[in-house]
Amino acid sequence: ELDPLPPLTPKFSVILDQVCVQCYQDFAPNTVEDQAREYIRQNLENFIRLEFPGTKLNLFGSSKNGFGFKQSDLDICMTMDGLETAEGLDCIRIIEDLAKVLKKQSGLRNVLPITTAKVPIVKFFHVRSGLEVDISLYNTLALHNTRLLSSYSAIDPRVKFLCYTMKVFTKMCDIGDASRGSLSSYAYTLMVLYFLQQRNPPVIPVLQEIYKEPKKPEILVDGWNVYFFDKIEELPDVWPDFGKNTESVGQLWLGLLRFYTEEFDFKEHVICIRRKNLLTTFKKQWTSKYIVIEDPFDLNHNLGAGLSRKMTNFIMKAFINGRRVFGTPVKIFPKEYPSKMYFF
Ligand code: 3AT
Ligand code: MG
Repeated sequence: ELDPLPPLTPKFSVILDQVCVQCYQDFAPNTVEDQAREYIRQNLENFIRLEFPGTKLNLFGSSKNGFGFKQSDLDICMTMDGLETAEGLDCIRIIEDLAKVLKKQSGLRNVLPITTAKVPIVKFFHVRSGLEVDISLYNTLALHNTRLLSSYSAIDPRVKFLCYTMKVFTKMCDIGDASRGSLSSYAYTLMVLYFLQQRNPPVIPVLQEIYKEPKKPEILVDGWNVYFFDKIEELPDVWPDFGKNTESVGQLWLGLLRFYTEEFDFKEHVICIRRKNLLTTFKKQWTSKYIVIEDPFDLNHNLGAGLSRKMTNFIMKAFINGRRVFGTPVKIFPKEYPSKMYFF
């Protein structure tokens, strides 16, 4: 029932390239802003250690995965020296105590422990930077999925451009806030990576399926294998498709919108970046949801599990609308940059 799209003209293809690159340039933090995040982490760690010696704070999420926005929240994972896992810890109690300590710090506002969520956190506002901070405990898998995303972002500049464009698009369409019932940035990034793996020829490999040993190495964290090939500079030697895809980033962006509106069979298949072969919703027994996204490490975790029917429709409509807007060549006059840059 989708309207057919007219052919992509060379001129419009260049405009799409510019839109994608612009999303990255406008929203990515600069070096100073990146350093500020590290500086805040260090200061918080020093302050918390006064009360809880041996505490370590690690940045994860978009501060470290290569897809951060200037205004992205600061995701921090807290661990204790000499303690490998949170097993036996009273996490709720620790989060509550941590909140009490942080309330004494004058540079922080709205310190709030959230202990009812799946992952208990302390949330607060860091006044000087204007950033929102979340501290969680032993969120170890998240540290590994952050590293995985960061490795993918280092393979090809088009990965970065597309993931930023996707994030801008989902924020603008109001479909990118998991706390309000839609999908997280993380979920949309997995959708972009899956598309780039399934493209013919692929833009990126499946890092979890590349290894030099006779068997895939096993590195278990919380019972899941977090191994992936992380020597990105060696990819030309181990990945036969390296460098084969030469599409422009704009072509890929439209390709992605078309993929998720015209080609990908949501009923049949799972968005799954850990293997190249298609995975069926039937095999996972995840047939009650329309958008199914498997976490690359925690294979029991479907990132689309929390979507209502209504939200699912809203998201699919945003993609259908995006396909039409970005797939219909229009003339844009140079003086209309950059306000027309995003087509909104
Ligand atoms: P933003 O720039 O903050 O929007 P982000 O990648 O930091 O992008 P979040 O702050 O929502 O995204 O999440 C922080 C990290 O927590 C990202 C990922 O490592 C982990 N994470 C987020 N949502 C999920 C999820 N549903 N399942 C597993 N891990 C998740
Ligand atoms: Mg974040």
